[in-house]
Amino acid sequence: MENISKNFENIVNRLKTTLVSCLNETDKVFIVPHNNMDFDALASSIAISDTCSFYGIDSCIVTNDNPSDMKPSFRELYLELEKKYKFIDTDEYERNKKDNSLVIITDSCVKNLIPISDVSLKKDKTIVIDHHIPDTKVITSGKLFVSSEASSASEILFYLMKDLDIYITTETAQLLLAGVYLDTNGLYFVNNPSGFKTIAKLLQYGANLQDVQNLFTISNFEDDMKQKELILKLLKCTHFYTDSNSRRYAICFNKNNSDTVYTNYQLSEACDSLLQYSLDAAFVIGYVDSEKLGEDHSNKIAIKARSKINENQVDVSSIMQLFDGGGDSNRAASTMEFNDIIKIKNCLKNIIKSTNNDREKKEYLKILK
Ligand SMILES: [Mn+2]
Repeated sequence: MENISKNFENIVNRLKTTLVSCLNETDKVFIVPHNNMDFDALASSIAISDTCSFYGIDSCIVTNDNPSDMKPSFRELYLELEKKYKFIDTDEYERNKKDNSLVIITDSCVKNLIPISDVSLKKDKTIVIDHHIPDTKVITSGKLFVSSEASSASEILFYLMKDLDIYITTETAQLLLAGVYLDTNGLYFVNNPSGFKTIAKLLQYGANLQDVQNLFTISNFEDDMKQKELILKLLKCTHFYTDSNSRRYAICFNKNNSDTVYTNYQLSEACDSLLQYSLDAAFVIGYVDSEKLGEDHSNKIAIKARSKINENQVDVSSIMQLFDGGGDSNRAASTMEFNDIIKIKNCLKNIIKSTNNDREKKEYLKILK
């Protein structure tokens, strides 16, 4: 692995040894991407599934994600992959798991963002592959392979497969490139030669950058206009705040129609677009319900958080952890069972204003209990 850092290489090597020996001791692998799968979670899951097939081991991907809640181009790809790969929900996982089953979690290393809840019970049968920095909710497994130097879980999987001499199909190379593309914000955050070398290698394996970019183009004009209008109405409710370090924050929730139910995608889009303005961090809060969109919501509130990468960066992951969420320092989220969006907004506002005072922060959080 001539082009990646020593640390990253060590992790891939250790993962390789552990994975091969674990695969020798099992006849069934459950692959678990994080909730609300994205291209990286999906691509790395498919690559793990290919790896299992190479060793003749049966595998399936465990997710409770509902295709109707997915972004159209992602849904199309997912439905296509469903024909070739086995996807099951957590109920089926519960029915089918055995003592010697192996669980491989990908693109997340924390308990609260994955659909299964029994990971701590089977520490030695759980492998975790991720590129996010672990927090307090990290999964307790001795088989934790986390490299924050990797751009994505897809990049880790690419080197793993390459090193194991596993044939990488054009389709899988394409998916892995989509994973890298998403997690580097359209290659925008690729800032070192090794990142570009990974992309070059994926292209050599048959991936096509234009096709990947096409995955991110929008197919349905009317639907997109509707989404944009909804998002614009939400964005117009944004308020700005400044903390004691003169960092500027935006907090946004629909104060005119606070009961409006959004998809996770709409809230994330709104939050991403706020980062275009001159501010350091943005938070978007809204009710979410994947099943009955627009109807009576089940008191579930999501917060999406983003921050700009600069020397005075706001660590939005640590803020989301206070709300039982998590993520990266510049991209994080939380979902809570709660029915008072204004309370959450006030609590968040107070927390960001009390930058360095942990005791004060805990005090503010009490209103949510
Ligand atoms: Mn990822």
